[in-house]
Order: sequence, then structure tokens, then C-alpha cells
Amino acid sequence: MSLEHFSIVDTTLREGEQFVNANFNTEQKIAIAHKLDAFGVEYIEVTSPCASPQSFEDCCAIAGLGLRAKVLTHVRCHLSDAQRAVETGVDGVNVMIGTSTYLQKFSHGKSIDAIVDLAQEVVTFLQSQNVEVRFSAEDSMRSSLPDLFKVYEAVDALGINRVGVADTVGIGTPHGVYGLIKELRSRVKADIEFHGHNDTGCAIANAYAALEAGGTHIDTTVLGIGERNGITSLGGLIARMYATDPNSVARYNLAQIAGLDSFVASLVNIDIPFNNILTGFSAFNHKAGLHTNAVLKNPTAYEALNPEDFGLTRNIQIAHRLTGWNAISHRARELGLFLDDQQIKLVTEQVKTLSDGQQLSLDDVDQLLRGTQQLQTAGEGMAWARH
Ligand code: HCA
Ligand code: CU
Repeated sequence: MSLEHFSIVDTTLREGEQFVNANFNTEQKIAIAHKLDAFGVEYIEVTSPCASPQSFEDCCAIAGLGLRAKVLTHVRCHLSDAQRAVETGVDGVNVMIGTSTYLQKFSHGKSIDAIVDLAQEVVTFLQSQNVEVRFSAEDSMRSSLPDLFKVYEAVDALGINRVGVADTVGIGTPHGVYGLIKELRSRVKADIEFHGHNDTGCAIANAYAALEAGGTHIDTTVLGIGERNGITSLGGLIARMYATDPNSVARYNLAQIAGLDSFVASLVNIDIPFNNILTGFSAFNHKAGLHTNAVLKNPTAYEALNPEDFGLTRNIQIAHRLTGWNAISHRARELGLFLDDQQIKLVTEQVKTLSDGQQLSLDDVDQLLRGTQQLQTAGEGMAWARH
């Protein structure tokens, strides 16, 4: 397992540009690049300079920022694209071509032998230009294994830096990705990158399986944005790795994920989904009495991830019919009230009964608690007067 030694290739500025609502301007791209760099990703991939005149300019601008992260661009396996890529001053070039029968037939129309020849020509050129080179087989998961290995082994023999496995249509399973990468690991010397789409919800699990099998580089985007419903999200990969071993992600500035997520969400005009990993609004909310009771004693009882390590906070929700008296008692103490167990249980019953009929707020609960305290104080006063 290379779990501690993986690198993140963040492609918010390439795959992310393929998201339905994305249309970043230069200033926004530069802001995203700086934030990714500050977070600590090892690589930032930007749109092909061949996509449009502005894309060329933006690629040059980002390559020239002097970031700590290496800047890559992503081009088709064409000599002319590769030449243009080198002109931008990037640190590395990610080359790809489709190897599945679908893409051979409906995309570029080339045979596997023709792909091998082309790949060797383009990779050799790039190596002569002193840039890091990665070759990826688009739609790897639907390519025949002999075809796939033939192409990877041909570029590996040239001493390429990385080969890429792309689950382009999000069809892979963790088991399938593991098997493919394990076999590839035994066949090539190069590092192995994995790029997984999320059409069936397996993108993070597949990325993890790729690392378990000996993969070294994972492609991510902020919030997982990309073609269709996107790819492995940066926050998702980080959460997955952290849950296995917090040390494996200690080198990143984890508290910056929330800012990255909300910045990119605003640029592409979406709300962060409620169930988004780490930053969805309910990600650290505890509700049922059984849960809140234990979490108040020790949060690890119901938390795989400590929100504080990500600069986030947990929420204990008490104003509802599933509430428990331990959580109500905790709230009373927070308010500086001193109620005995019987009184707390009474308030808990009131909260449950009332919320059967209406949505209560924390304010409502606080009022019930304060009301009970006042009654008690008044009662004590009367007892004292009678004394
Ligand atoms: C795409 C290309 C790609 C490339 C991935 C890679 C994919 O179809 O838009 O270079 O490894 O998903 O195959 O994003
Ligand atoms: Cu993709």
C-alpha cells in the first residue's frame, strides 16, 4: 500500500471546467490555483492550451505563477498538441487517447498498433522537452486488457513518469479497479495515476482501491465537479484517507477544504449538497437521543472524522421528537440553569410532545428550560417565605 506516499492531481481547472455550470475567467482560475496550492495539492492540471485562445493564455499564466504545486496541462495524443503544451511553460503534460473499442470506433478511429506508434512519438517528443510526462488510456475500464497493457508497456519502456488509468464513464467497482491496477503495477515501472468518474457513486472508493493496489496519483476536483456528475472530490478523498490514517493527510491544510468548497460552489453557482463529505450542512449534525447522549460524552462514539481537524464544528440538535434527556440536560447547563433530573425529563417530554405537532427551534427549548427554572425559583421563594 502506498497510502502515505500518494499525490493529488487536482483537475478542477481541467475536468472541473467540463462541469455544466463552469466557465471560469482568468482571475477566477488564478484564485482557484492559489487556493489549491495553499491547501497543498502536489499537482494542478489545467485545460489544454489547444481548447481556445484564452485557454492558452490562462495555461501560461498559471504555469508562470511560481506555485509550489507542479502545473500540468492535459492534451490529446497529437504531436501538435504536445508542442503547444510545451510552449505554455508547464511542468508536465498529461497525454491521453481512448483505448476502448467504443472510442476506437466512435472517437478517433485508430487501431491499437496505431495508438502505440502515436503514443511513442508524442511521449518521446515530450521527454526531449524536459517536462514530466504521463500517458493515460481514456476509457481504460472498458478496454481489452491485452490492448491496454500493450500500450502502457510501450510507453513504460520509454521511461515515462506516469501511466494513467481512467474510468471515463464511472463504471468501475473498487474490486475491478484494484485488480486492474494490481496487474498494471506488476507490469510497469512508472507511477500510476487513477482518474475516476462518479456516475455510479464509486469514485472515492475506486480511488482508494487504486491506492491500495499500488497506485500513486489520484485525480480530484473541488466538490467533484466535472463532466456529467463529476469525479472523485478533493474533500472526499481527503476524508477517506484521514479515516484510514490521519497522518496520511497531515501534510495538507485541512482547514482550507471548507473555503475551497464554498468558493468553487459560488463560482459554478451551486449550493454545496447537504450530504457533501465534510462540508455538507448536515455532515456533523447529531440528532437522535441515542447518538447525542454518546457524542456529548465522547464524539468518537458516532464520528469517523473529527470536525475540528478540518476547522469545522459539530452540531447537537435537540429541538425535535427524537431528542434525549441527556442532551436537554447538557443544554440546560450551557444556559447556566440548574434543574434536577426530574425537571429535565419533564422538559424532554414537553419537547417531544410539542414537536409532534410543530417544528420546534432551539429557542423554544431554551424557553421551556428557562420557564422551568423560573417556576423552580418561584417555588423556592415561596417555601422560604413560608419558613
Ligand atoms: C474525458 C477525458 C478524461 C481524461 C482522464 C485522463 C476521462 O473523457 O473528458 O486523462 O486520465 O475521464 O477519460 O477526463
Ligand atoms: Cu474525466
